[in-house]
Amino acid sequence: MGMYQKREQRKKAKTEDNNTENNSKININWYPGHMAKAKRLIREGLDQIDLVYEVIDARMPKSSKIVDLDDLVGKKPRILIFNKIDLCDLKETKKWMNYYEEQGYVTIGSDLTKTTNFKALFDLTKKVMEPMNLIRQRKGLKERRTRILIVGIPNVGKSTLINRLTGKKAREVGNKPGVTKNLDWIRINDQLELLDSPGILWPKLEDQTGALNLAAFSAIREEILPLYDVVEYALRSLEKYYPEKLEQRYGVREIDEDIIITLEVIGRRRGALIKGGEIDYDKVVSIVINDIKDGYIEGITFDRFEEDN
Ligand SMILES: Nc1nc2c(ncn2[C@@H]2O[C@H](COP(=O)(O)OP(=O)(O)OP(=O)(O)O)[C@@H](O)[C@H]2O)c(=O)[nH]1
Ligand SMILES: [Mg+2]
Repeated sequence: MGMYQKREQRKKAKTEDNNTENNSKININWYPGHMAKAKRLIREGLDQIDLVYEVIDARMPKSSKIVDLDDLVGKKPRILIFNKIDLCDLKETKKWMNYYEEQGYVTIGSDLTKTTNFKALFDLTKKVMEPMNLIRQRKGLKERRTRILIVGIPNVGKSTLINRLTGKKAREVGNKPGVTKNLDWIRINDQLELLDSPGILWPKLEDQTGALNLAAFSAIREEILPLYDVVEYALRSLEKYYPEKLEQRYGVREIDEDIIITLEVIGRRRGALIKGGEIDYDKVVSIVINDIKDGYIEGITFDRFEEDN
């Protein structure tokens, strides 16, 4: 096959996958019915809730934070849990923890692949609940179980947290967004009761970088994503922030201006070939997506403060 034909084939591979008209802009609109329903149920059940565990993905402390959660849960005491801390770049993520602390949040990091001891989280929960418990005491009311709502965007590990806390498989989990579809109370111990909720995303994902981060870290259903654009974004972000990881994983030092050329290099290296030795570009794209999803590229945080960019 000549150079010209090859180039046409690559172009075709790229445009076929692209749902958007403009390649540089992704347009994600994913808001399944269960999310709208979850928001409504949370709003209705708010009276029963004492405290909120807001779970975010430590690799994207800005993009994975639900916009306007305050509107939904009001002034309920809250703990911001930076989950999947095992996969993040601690140096960058700590900056975000400090940033949120300065804004008055109580934060804690969590790695649910290893943690079995939740003393730190329980202690923090007790501390945050203290003012409310004091009020109850003064009113002469009995101590009662703290009722906690777990909220967050899809796939951050809300159900996994509940399973770790109960020590059993109380909730279904899965490495894809949208696993939990209902709200359910689960008793943790004599002190705590948890309400698991489905992942919620706000309907409009106008912030492009934010949307791409959510896509790259599997918070949005893959089937509706322009995967070539997501992979291009992920590879360019690796090149920009973690070139040594890019080279280690893919043997590539620079991403070509034409992403297809780089996908070809990665495809050869990883054996993503079709008959006749041609590159299977779709396969390359799915390899990169899965590498990130399955945590093969550790130590990365894509959200940055503007001045660090
Ligand atoms: N590396 C790592 N993976 C985690 C951690 N916590 C959860 N996971 C994985 O993340 C994936 C999603 O977990 P779930 O608990 O189903 O997430 P969820 O927030 O309940 O997702 P939805 O119900 O879809 O909103 C699963 O594959 C978990 O094993 C963590 O701390 N570190
Ligand atoms: Mg879930």
